[in-house]
Amino acid sequence: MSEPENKVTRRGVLAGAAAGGAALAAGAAKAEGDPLITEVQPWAQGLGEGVDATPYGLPIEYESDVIRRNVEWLTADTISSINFTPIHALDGTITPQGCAFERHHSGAIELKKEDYRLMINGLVDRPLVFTYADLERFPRENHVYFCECAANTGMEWAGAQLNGAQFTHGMIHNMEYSGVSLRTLLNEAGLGAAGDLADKWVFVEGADASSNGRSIPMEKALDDVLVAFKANGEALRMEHGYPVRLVVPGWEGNMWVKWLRRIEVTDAPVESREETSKYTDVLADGTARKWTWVMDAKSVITSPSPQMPIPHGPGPMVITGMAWSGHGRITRVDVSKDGGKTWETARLGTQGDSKALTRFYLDIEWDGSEMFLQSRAMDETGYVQPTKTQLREVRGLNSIYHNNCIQTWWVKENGEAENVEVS
Ligand SMILES: Nc1nc2c(c(=O)[nH]1)N[C@H]1C(S)=C(S)[C@@H](COP(=O)(O)O)O[C@H]1N2
Ligand SMILES: [Mo]
Repeated sequence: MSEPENKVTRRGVLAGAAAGGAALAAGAAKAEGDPLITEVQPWAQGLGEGVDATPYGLPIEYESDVIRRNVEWLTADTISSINFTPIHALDGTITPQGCAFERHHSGAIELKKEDYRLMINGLVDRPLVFTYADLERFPRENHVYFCECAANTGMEWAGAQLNGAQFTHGMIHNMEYSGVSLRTLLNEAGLGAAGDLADKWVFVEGADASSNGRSIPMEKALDDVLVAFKANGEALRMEHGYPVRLVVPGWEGNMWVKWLRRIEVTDAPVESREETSKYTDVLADGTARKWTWVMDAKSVITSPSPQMPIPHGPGPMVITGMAWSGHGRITRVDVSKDGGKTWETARLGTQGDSKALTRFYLDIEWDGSEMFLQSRAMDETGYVQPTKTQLREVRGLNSIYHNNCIQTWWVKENGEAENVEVS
């Protein structure tokens, strides 16, 4: 095991606090001498805010650290950049839009519904242009899906680098989308002109300056792709593609075109920037893996983690995290406390939907000793999340994208955690 230098100086302080707390059962505070129990508190002595105070609510100020964050040195500016979902502080599976990671190539644009147009052209019987109001008249569907940028965990290929689940794994969000299936719209335009659909593609692009064009094989386009206008029940936020984005379940986030403006049926992939020089994986011999659309099964422990140290001493505690697979449902998640030597099967908090986040928990009696925490996801295809070593063996060290390896947190006796690698 490679153990980085322990820079922590709070060990003694926390250990002292832990000793005091250990005598209590979890959740059993004492009433005696606790003014919060024995005295009427200010919030019970007056009136609260009226219902007109907050027409649209934000989280209470005490949660102000649960926010998207970026890593300044990662990109040259904030326009073509990325920020990260505070996954360490969330629970359940749904990501609120207000803290869901953003990835823009030319900034988030403001596009009114009235100015919105979606064109379908190319090898179709009737090229069409839809307004936003037109889209609302087609039969609608609701589905929960994760969206993961292919670059998620990309900084970790060469070694443990970023100290926090938010930064190592936060290029992901999971929302309930409402919209129209792409199949419905393609059929409206008519695919007769396309002939044999087996070798056809759609090229999708956005209304922003980058356009972020991507080619999608027709088989996927007719399967589960959604033209979505609502997320978690409300309109898409500007930064997620208002008023309309593409949802490409299980496939890399780059294909989820925001501010969707055109869908062209083609007889070949376009080979755009985003699918050639970017979002491909250069292997050890210099050749590149291409068309790596599906995001393989992956998981991460969100708490404890570097931003979520254990705040108490030995005794009952909850280990939790999330798992997902672009191939379907998560069927099992195992957790190791000893860097992968032994494993316990975690409890799934939700029986995960296909291509959506699954929450897992392992409820343990912590003995106060250090742990090398890992989680390992399995999906319905039988695929098992690989170790970093296994992934490097097949993919080499040139890659940025598609790193779905097992993550290790070194949890120390004082409860603090650090991003490390075990071998
Ligand atoms: N039009 C457009 N669509 C886009 C992008 C973009 O820059 N412009 N970025 C892509 C990338 S790389 C990702 S990972 C996802 C991120 O979606 P989000 O910003 O809603 O998290 O959007 C994709 N769709
Ligand atoms: Mo991305």
